[in-house]
Amino acid sequence: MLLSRKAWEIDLREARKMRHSEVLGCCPHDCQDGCSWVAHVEDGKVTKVVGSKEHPFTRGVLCAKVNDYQTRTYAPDRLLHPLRRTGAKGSGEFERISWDKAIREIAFEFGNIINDWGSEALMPLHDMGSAGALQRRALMRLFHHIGASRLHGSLCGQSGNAVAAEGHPISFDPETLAESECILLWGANLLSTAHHHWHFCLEARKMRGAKIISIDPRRTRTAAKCDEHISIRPGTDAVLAAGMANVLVEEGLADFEYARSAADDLDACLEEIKAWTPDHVCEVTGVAPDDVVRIARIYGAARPGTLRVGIGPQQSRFGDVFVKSLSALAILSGHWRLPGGGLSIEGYPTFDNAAPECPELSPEGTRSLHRGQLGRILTSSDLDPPIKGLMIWGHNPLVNQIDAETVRQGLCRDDLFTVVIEQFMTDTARHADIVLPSTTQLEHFDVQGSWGHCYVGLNHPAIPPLGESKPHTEILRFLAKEMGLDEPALFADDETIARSCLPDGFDWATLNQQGWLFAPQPRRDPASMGGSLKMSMGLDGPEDLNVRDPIAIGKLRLLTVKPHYLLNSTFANMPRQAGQQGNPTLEMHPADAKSLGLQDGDRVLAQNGKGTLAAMLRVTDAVLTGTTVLEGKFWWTANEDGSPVSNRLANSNWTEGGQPTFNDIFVEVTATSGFADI
Ligand SMILES: Nc1nc2c(c(=O)[nH]1)N[C@H]1C(S)=C(S)[C@@H](COP(=O)(O)OP(=O)(O)OC[C@H]3O[C@@H](n4cnc5c(=O)[nH]c(N)nc54)[C@H](O)[C@@H]3O)O[C@H]1N2
Ligand SMILES: Nc1nc2c(c(=O)[nH]1)N[C@H]1C(S)=C(S)[C@@H](COP(=O)(O)OP(=O)(O)OC[C@H]3O[C@@H](n4cnc5c(=O)[nH]c(N)nc54)[C@H](O)[C@@H]3O)O[C@H]1N2
Ligand code: SF4
Ligand SMILES: [Mo]
Repeated sequence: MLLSRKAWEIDLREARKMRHSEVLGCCPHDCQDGCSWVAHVEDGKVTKVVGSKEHPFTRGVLCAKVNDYQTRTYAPDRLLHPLRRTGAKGSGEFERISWDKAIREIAFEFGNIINDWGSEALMPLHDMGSAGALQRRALMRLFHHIGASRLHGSLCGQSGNAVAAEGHPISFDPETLAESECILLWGANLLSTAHHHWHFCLEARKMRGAKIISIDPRRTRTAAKCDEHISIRPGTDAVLAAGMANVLVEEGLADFEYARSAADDLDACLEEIKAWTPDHVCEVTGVAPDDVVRIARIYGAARPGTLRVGIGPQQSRFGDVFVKSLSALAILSGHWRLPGGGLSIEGYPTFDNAAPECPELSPEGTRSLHRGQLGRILTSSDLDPPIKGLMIWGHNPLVNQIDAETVRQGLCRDDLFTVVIEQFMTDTARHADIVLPSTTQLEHFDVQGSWGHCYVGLNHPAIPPLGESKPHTEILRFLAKEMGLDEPALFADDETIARSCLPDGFDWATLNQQGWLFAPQPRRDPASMGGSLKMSMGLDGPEDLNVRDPIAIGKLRLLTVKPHYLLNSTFANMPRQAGQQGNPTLEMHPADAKSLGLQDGDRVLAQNGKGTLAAMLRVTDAVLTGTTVLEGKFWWTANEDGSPVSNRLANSNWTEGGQPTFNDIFVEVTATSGFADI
């Protein structure tokens, strides 16, 4: 039968509609913006992923890393089948095996390790490769149930966590940033690392005439858009905070009443800051005395003022001191009294991150290992029992853990059985005995609570898993069955696990249908702690501070900042993102380049006693003298001497609070023509 033109058009539209669907989901990556997205599916294939227009944070856009997420799912180098190692660890030689064989082998090896060494000889290890509650946490319930070593600590923001554990609030609803009259972006490069937060800074500028000031050793993309950029010597921030506090006190801008209601030891803190006159602050930090006074006045007079603080500056041995000093400054200023004022490092919805792990399954007294000390743990001669079995997911420790060479030695141990669950053959996966292929966010169900705003996000699968890849909850159930376990929690379905994160009465129906839901935590301010806080700036004395100047020891401090187009080492294998990020590049101030006889465009080696890093040189006055900056984390290359993995040059060190000190790397930089391809 022939259709009229109109009827034919309607028919085609209907047919297209059938082939086209839009699936609500969210970005799984380790990023404070926690975006919601819509996946467009045509004929069973995802053609694009776009930011949700309605989500108040996402506001219709993703970012330069993720706005073509489907290319990650369909990447030709995706791992799509289980693999078993056939060559030496790290050689990258594997054979394809079936899931049945892979799971049987893992169950067998884990069983033997438990018999021979005890359950604690097994170590699960995960990070935030996927922030989804199911992908990130659910497998832990199996390890807890069998009594494997537990995990604590973090590679990221651990100084903030440690200070928060002492009762200092470090978060509030970041949308209220729009109510601030002065935002100090303190070591936070929002336009690269959390660009959806920048919108609320602009709102504050528009509505409240807010001044936005970046305090950073580097003139970042963000600093260039701020009202001012204050360049500071890395690690010396506590001294600037003390100097600003001193100005607040001297000029009547301190809020003593508020500070006394929050902290027991205000007087000791006031004593501590006395020595920090603007001139003295300048000697240590490099910030001009006039600037110290001026920004203190702007911050002190604002109603309120906000310290929006990043993670980068926490990653040195002064990380804990850094957070402590900023908490003290925020309390002394009284800005916590008003919405949008105070100290903001993170932001959370009401969401129980631990629930999917079922920590209650872990036998009492089970030992706990620091997840950021993998090298030390795997190479220790006195860990009892030693780690004999390791399962890693959502983490690329060979690039991201401190002292990566020690991590490599640990992963190469012949008596270690390692399973890596991955989407790609990362450096870490190359060292596995068994590699299991993981689904991407377009292929599984998940739920997540942001660490940078107050929304919960839900992710529906847009397509079935590619190849033989599996979501982690399926791996959990499969392995539990093969190990002969009968604990019901190990066989819970995905929705039950997801719902366990949410408080009673949570509006699941709306979350399901909208893809996200606002679920703010009540605002907590320091005064609500009842005067019990210790408000120390954490300054020990000038002897210690003198060591902070790297020029004094004839080397440059290597700062490893977050790349604009990569997410840590994720996307480093994706041609589009890697191409835009470019070759590993060291930035250096013209004065340092001149004194080292180096020129823009040179091939250089950064070296210390531990290792060598190869890069191109960019000479720019955007970075402070005495520092050299590597933007990005790259995979190891075949040429190990030229590997651009900065953590090979980092000593095994952690702050007292447990933060790995990634930015305490000191290097000599020389020109070379001796490496072929970086
Ligand atoms: N594009 C992109 N976005 C990301 C990530 C990524 O890799 N790429 N990673 C995500 C993760 S895991 C995290 S933790 C966040 C981190 O987000 P940020 O903390 O914003 O990122 P960083 O680049 O680590 O550090 C921010 C700034 O701190 C500065 N800095 C370093 N040391 C000091 C210091 O001693 N004092 C001061 N004042 N400044 C200092 C650096 O120059 C840098 O510009 O970003 C997340 N978002
Ligand atoms: N020198 C230096 N070291 C650092 C930092 C620094 O700034 N400088 N930053 C530190 C910080 S802040 C952080 S947070 C850590 C980050 O360290 P990592 O968490 O190791 O970060 P990524 O490099 O993003 O690696 C995540 C891995 O998870 C995988 N992945 C993603 N989604 C999934 C999934 O659904 N399933 C599975 N199985 N795998 C998945 C990705 O493919 C990727 O290989 O690094 C820390 N290390
Ligand atoms: S990485 Fe961050 S900014 Fe980019 S899409 Fe994901 S949540 Fe949004
Ligand atoms: Mo991080």
